[in-house]
Amino acid sequence: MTKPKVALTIAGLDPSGGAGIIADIKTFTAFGCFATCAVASITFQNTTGVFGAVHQTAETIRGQVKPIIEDFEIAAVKTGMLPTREVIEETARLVKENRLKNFVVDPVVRSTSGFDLIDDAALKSLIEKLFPLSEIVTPNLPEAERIASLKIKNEKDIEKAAKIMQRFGAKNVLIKGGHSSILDFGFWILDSEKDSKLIENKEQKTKDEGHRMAKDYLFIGDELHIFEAEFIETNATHGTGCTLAAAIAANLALGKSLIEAVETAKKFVTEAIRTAPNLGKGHSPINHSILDSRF
Ligand code: PXL
Repeated sequence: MTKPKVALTIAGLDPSGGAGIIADIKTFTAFGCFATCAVASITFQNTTGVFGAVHQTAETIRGQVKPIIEDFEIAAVKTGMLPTREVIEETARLVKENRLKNFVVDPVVRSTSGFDLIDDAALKSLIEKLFPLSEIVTPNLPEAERIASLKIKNEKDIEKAAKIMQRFGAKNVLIKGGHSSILDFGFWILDSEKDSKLIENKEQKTKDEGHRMAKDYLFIGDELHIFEAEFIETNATHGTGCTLAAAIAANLALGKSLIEAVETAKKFVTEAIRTAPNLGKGHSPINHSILDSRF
C-alpha cells in the first residue's frame, strides 16, 4: 500500500459530529488522506444550536500540533473555528516556522444556528496573520461581508469583497454563494448584472425551483472561475462550510490544482447534502461517506 497523504485540521470540536473537526476528519478520510487534528475549542452543541464553548490556549495548540508535524510530513493544513487571538497567532507561528503548505483557511465566524464562534479581535488577527500564509480562504457570504465590511448585493460586490481580501494578503479567495441566510441570492445572480431587473423578477423566480443554483466564486489572482451546482432545498446544511474547505485541503494534499480541488470539493458537498442522513431536530449533518462504496 502506498503511503497516504497526511492532512491536518486545526478547528473546533463539534461533538455532535456534523461540523468542525469531526466533519474534517471524515472528509479527509473519504478522499483517502490520513487525518490528523488539533482541537482549538470544545463546543457544546447539536443540530439545533451551539450552547457554549471552552477554548484552547497557545500552549495546548502547540502541544497538539508539534508532535504531529515532527513525526509526519504534512501535505495540507485546514483551519476552521479558531476562537481567540492567542490561538490564531500560535497557529500562524506554527504554519510559518514549519513552512506548512497547502494551507486552507476557512474563516469561521458564526454557526449556522447564529452563535458567534469568534470575537472581533480574533477576526482581525485571523485576517492579518493567517490570510497572508494561506493558499486559499473560503468565506461564505455573511463571512465575506463581515471581513470586507461590505454589504453584498450582487456579483460586483462579490468581486469587490474578494479584492479587499486579496489586499489583506489572501492569494486566492473562494466566496461561497449558496449560504442559506441569503436564500434568494442564488436567484438574483443568475440572470444578469442589472439589479433592478433582478429584483423585479425575484418573486416570480422564487416560485420557480428549477432556476435555483448554488454559485461559488473562485478568484485566483485576477482570474474568476464560477462553479455552479444545483441548489438543494433542505435544512441539512450543518457543517457544509467545514466539509468544503476540508475537501479542498484533501485534494490539494493529493496534488490537484486549486481549480480541480475546488471543483471536486463542490461536487462532494453537493452529493453529501443530497444524501444527508436527516439526523436530529435542527440542521441535519451531511453525508461524508459518499466516496467509500466498497463495503
Ligand atoms: O460551520 C461552522 C462551524 C465550524 N466549526 C465548529 C462549528 C461550526 C458551526 O457550528 O461548531 C466547531
